This record gives sequence, C-alpha cells and structure tokens, in this order.
Amino acid sequence: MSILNEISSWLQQGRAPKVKACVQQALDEGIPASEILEQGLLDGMGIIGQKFKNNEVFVPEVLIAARAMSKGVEVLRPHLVEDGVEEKGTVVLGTVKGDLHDIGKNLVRMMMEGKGLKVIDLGVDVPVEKFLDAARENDARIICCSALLTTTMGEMRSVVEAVEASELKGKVSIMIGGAPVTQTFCEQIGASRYTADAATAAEVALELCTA
Ligand code: B1M
Repeated sequence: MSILNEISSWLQQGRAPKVKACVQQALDEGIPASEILEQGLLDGMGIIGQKFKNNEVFVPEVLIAARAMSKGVEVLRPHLVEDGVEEKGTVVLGTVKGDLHDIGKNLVRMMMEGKGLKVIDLGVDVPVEKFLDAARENDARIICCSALLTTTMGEMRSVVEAVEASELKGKVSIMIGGAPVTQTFCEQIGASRYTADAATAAEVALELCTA
C-alpha cells in the first residue's frame, strides 16, 4: 500500500498517531504537501463523509476520524503554506446566540475543512453582529449558522436581515442547518441554502465558493 493510501486508511480508522507519523514519513520521502493533503487526508475524510451520509458510520467514528485529520493537518500546515496551496474559499461558521450545541457544528466544520475550505469557527452562542464582523474581517463567501433549539432558530432570521441591511448583501451567502431547521424555514427567512447534514453542507459550501 502506498504511503498516501496508508494515510487515508489510518484516517478512516481514526488512528491519529498513525496518521501523524505517516504524514511525516510522506514529507520525509519528498511528497509535496498538497499531494499528501489531497490524496491522503482529504481522500480519507471524503470516504468517511460519504459513509456518514449513507449511515454506514456514525457520529463517534466521524469525530474520531476528524480528530485524526486535524492531527495530520497540524503536521502539514507549515508545508502547505510554503507550497502555496490555495484555499478554496473562506466560510464563517457558528452556533447561533443562546444555543450551546456544537457537536453538529463541529462536524460541519470538519467536513468543510475536508473539502479544502478555510473555516472561521466562531464557536457557540454567537450574536448576529459577530457573524457579520467575522465575514467582513475574513472576506468570507458564506456565513453558516447552526441551531439545535426551536427557541434559537429565529436568530437565523436576524442574521439574514442583518446581512440584507448591510454592504454584505449580494456578496455573502447564508447557509443554515441543525435538527429543527427545514427547507420551508429556509425559504421563509430568505436564507441562501438549507442542508440537512454536514457532508451535504460541505458539498454545497464548496459549490458556492467555487461558483
Ligand atoms: Co440539548 N436539546 N439541550 N443538549 N440536545 C436537544 C437539541 C433536544 C432536541 C433534546 C430533546 O428534548 N429531545 C432539545 C431541543 C428541543 C427543541 O428545541 N425542540 C434540547 C434541549 C431542550 C436542551 C436544553 C434546553 C436542555 C435544558 O437545559 N433544559 C439545553 C439548552 C442549552 C443551550 O443550548 N442553551 C440543552 C443542552 C444540551 C447539552 C449541553 C447537554 C448537550 C450539548 C452538548 C454539545 O453540543 N456540546 C445536548 C445534547 C447533546 C442534545 C441532543 C441529545 C443531541 C444533539 C447532538 O449533538 N446531536 C439533542 C437531542 C437530539 O438531537 N436527538 C438535544 C448529534 C449531532 C451530530 O446532530 O447537531 O443535529 P445535529 O447536527 C446534524 C445536523 O443537524 C446537521 O449536521 C449534523 C449531522 O450531519 N447540522 C447542520 C447541524 N448544524 C448544521 C449547519 C449547517 C448544515 C447542517 O449549515 C450551516
């Protein structure tokens, strides 16, 4: 098995120390960082993302794989900057104000990072203005809001209204998701896109960033 296949395979198994060691070995062998990212780490995360979408693996496996991916990226990051790998776009992500649920949001982040997007993760309990400020500061293409409570999903409407009333109108898309959120709600509040799961959110975000 090639070292890149090994990285992908260890990542799918969530074996962070093995992923780190193999990424270092691949660098030592002179493989470009971009190739290690694309054909090793992103390949593995892509397979996990697809399996998650098809209910073949579940949240714990995804979280463990994602942690292994983060460890691999840590080793790679300085080399990626050196190699001048272009990020595919910047996304601001957070759980809306009043809401502390972050497991789904973290999955969305990991899937998006797995697609080569730069994610500015604002964490949980994020007020409307913080989403907008972060989008301005980072020249983001998308604001992504997660909400798990029926009592907090209304915050998404406030984000849409604030963007519409600002200079970001027409420049920034707004993606929404979380267990109580629906396509109907998305249409009601005028958000750009609703996606039901993290893997689809990452696919749509990449589509919007590269359109
Ligand atoms: Co909370 N909680 N919780 N909770 N909690 C729910 C959401 C609830 C449905 C449980 C229930 O009553 N059956 C209920 C909400 C009811 C409602 O509003 N209709 C509830 C409640 C009431 C509460 C509290 C109010 C309880 C209390 O204190 N009385 C409180 C609120 C705190 C607050 O936020 N202010 C509370 C607290 C907590 C914990 C802290 C204990 C913990 C959160 C820990 C954490 O996140 N670090 C917790 C948990 C774990 C849950 C349940 C059990 C699991 C949520 C979860 O992580 N699911 C949940 C019950 C349930 O959902 N079955 C529940 C796994 C996760 C992977 O799924 O987040 O849906 P999810 O993400 C999915 C998709 O939704 C999507 O991608 C993910 C998968 O691919 N997705 C997006 C998510 N964000 C997206 C964004 C996108 C696109 C897709 O684009 C931007």
